Amino acid sequence: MIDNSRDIAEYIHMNDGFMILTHINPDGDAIGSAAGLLRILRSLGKRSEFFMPENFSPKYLSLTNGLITKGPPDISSYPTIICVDFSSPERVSLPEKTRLQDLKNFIINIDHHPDNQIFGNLNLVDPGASAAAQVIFNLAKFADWPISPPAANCLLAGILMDTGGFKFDNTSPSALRAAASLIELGADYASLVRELFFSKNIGMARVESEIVKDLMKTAFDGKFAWAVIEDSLFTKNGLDPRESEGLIDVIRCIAGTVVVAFLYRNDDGMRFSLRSKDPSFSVGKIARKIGGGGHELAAGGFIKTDSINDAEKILLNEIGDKLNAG
Ligand SMILES: [Mn+2]
Repeated sequence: MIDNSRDIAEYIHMNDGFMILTHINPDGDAIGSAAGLLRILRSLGKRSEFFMPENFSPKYLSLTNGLITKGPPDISSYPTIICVDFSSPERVSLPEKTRLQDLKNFIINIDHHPDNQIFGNLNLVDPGASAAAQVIFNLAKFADWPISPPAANCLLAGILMDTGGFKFDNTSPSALRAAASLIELGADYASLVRELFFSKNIGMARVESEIVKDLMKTAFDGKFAWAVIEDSLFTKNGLDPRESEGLIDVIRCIAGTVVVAFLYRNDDGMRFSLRSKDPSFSVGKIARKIGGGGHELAAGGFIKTDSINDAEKILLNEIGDKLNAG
């Protein structure tokens, strides 16, 4: 853990003008932690913005209502950039051709990924935290910053989504304590759970059944299951392909699977998601080897091939080796 909490709290206290950025293809933790931090900074009277150029799942709209700046960011008017929930500068969600590495702003890096490159001028990286939202909650508590009910709601949403509603292995006593505190601060747990987990679009239910029925393949006695997911699967069911967060759980939850993968083919190339149910089987290691990164049990990235066959072969090789070795 890299913990510059004291310096970050003091720096934010002494300075003004903060632009918050998160990662491409933003998930619930990216949006919840960034929007939560924005609400906290604004309640401290700090001039701040959460810039995010991408579309995201409508289930997060109630958290971010009007909070996100989509237009071209006025980066030079913010002396400081705060990065949340991503491990390397290349992952940042900025308009094309704007590179975080080229900017002169002071950078604060707040994250929970174990492979974080510690790219900030100040860094707070806690791989033991379930979510970036939990890291921000801890920082706010340390710095004695007020957390309003809407801010608590955003942070709890981040923790809920990164722990899969407290079902994944990163559900720790500290994650549950942070969640309990956020509920005491006014987060509406029941409404969040309803919006995030019990409001499945009927099109999504069809996508899920189609994956299990037609697209899923297995190998190694069913210990490895995967599916190739094309954008058309979403569009023909009236969905945006960005709605894929958590979708991989539809095969992860099948008994007997140890490692599961999705291969997404679209115009950007071949993206992959990997999940492991066995703490001794690190998909993070595999992801880092084949062009991605992430946590030990949840990882992803881009495979450097346009061919589904090649991508499948790469995965089968890497995973088969490890399954056989274990
Ligand atoms: Mn996260």
